[in-house]
Amino acid sequence: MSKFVITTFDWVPEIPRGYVRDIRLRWALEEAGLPYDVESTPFENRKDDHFSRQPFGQVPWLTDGDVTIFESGAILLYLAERSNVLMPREKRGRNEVIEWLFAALNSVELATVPWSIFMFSEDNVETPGRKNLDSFVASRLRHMEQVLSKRDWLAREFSIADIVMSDALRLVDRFSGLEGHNACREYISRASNRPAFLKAYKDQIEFYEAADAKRNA
Ligand SMILES: N[C@@H](CCC(=O)N[C@@H](CS)C(=O)NCC(=O)O)C(=O)O
Repeated sequence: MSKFVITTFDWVPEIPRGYVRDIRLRWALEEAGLPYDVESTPFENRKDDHFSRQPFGQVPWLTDGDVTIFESGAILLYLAERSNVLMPREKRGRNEVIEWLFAALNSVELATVPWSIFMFSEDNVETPGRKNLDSFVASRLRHMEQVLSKRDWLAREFSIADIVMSDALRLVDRFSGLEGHNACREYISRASNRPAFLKAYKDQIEFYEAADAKRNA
């Protein structure tokens, strides 16, 4: 079996460190105990080669021999097919994971990513559109709070759906958007105290510290 390769940016500013989406891949591979390397692509001056692998000029993408795959959700599904610990094999468990994976990407992040862009930009102007976005996020969080107050993980056991959902909620929490949502916060705490997450997080932070050192040398 060839070694998986994660490609991420060679450098990013301080703000997204610990949240760059290669963390989802690192985390899944650590959970699965699958060996991998991390390579980098320029953050500045993105070239055609980058766009040929990730058409939006983003990261991450995964290489597995002659296969390259982009979109963190698609990559996690790809990895889950190659491990027994990221998604159950039986039909019902598998379906539960897939529906929650899409819910994280398409029902929760659909609201929380635009909201976090406002928060990153420190734009708090109360336009009608912003008020709509805030109530969209609040509604999604209210429903997640109800779900997570009744279970530890989205499907029966920890899975790739939890990697994406907890990562999406972690970003909201970073901007204090989870006040009053104790079940969501406890869920993030459960997920982010897993040894695989702690390793992935530490490795990403160190990767960018090394990039700073190289830049400043
Ligand atoms: N839907 C993509 C989003 C990837 C994404 O947002 N990547 C960020 C890094 S965390 C990025 O490349 N940002 C730079 C840009 O958008 O130009 C995925 O989940 O893989």
